[in-house]
Amino acid sequence: MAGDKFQETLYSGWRTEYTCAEVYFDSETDHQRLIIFHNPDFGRMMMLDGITQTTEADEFIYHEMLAHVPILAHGDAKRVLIIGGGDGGMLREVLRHPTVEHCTMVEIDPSVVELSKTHLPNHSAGAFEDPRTDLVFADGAAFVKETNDTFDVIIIDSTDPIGPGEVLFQDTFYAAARNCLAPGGVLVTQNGVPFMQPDELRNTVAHLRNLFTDASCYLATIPTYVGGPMAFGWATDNPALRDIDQLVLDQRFEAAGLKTRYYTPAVHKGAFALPGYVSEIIG
Ligand code: AG3
Repeated sequence: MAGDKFQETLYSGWRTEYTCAEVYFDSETDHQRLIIFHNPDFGRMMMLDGITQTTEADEFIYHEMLAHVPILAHGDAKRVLIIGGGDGGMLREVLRHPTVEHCTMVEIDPSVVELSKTHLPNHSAGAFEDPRTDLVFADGAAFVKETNDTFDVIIIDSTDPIGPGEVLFQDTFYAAARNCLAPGGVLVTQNGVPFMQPDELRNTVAHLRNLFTDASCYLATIPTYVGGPMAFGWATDNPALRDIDQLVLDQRFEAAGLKTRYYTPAVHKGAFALPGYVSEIIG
């Protein structure tokens, strides 16, 4: 109802409260409690199991940084896999790249896709109808274990490691994902806000280091993922991809013709510069 307030319950001792001008949907899906409502500061926003997933106002930061950094570092990504990402914002950003010929998106909860198409249409902006899109409703962990396809870039656009997203933070999942990465490919992950969730980042980077030649993280600040910058996990067997020359990134960015509001090649480079407390977490 208008006048309701929704609290984010992610952290044990900190509550973020959103006023709600209008509720578009509030119910249990087969997998989780899904709420889509309007907030005066952030526009339409979606929460899953009491955790803010995406808002119209700041989604561009998250989606641009998790899509364009690996794709432009790779330089010739033709086949991309998104695990999760039901709202369609990641798919939209991936498909902006003319090099991308095919994008498979594996989402566990069909309701997230359906309700996002209806109530957050600017997220996917038609991306589900793109002929390059292959939308699969399945458990991402089972998909990477079973598929024979390989991908140049894998993007894990997951929830936090609570509920349906938990398996996407386990070493067995990362190992199976590695098996469907093409040679020279890159895998990136949503890895939480390290100031508040240090163990999540520590564990992921430790798992990734066991599996890949190069594993680290990079950062971006997304206002509604409160508590400081968010970390994105980075894993590849080609260490050079973490340090692509700025001029090369400039050229690739130009060639892709991307219009971005957060991503720039300079921000891309800078995102890998880690504050001391984050370096300490990943060790
Ligand atoms: N999913 C990531 C939400 C993570 C929120 N976690 C947090 N604040 N620690 C975003 C889905 C967008 N496609």
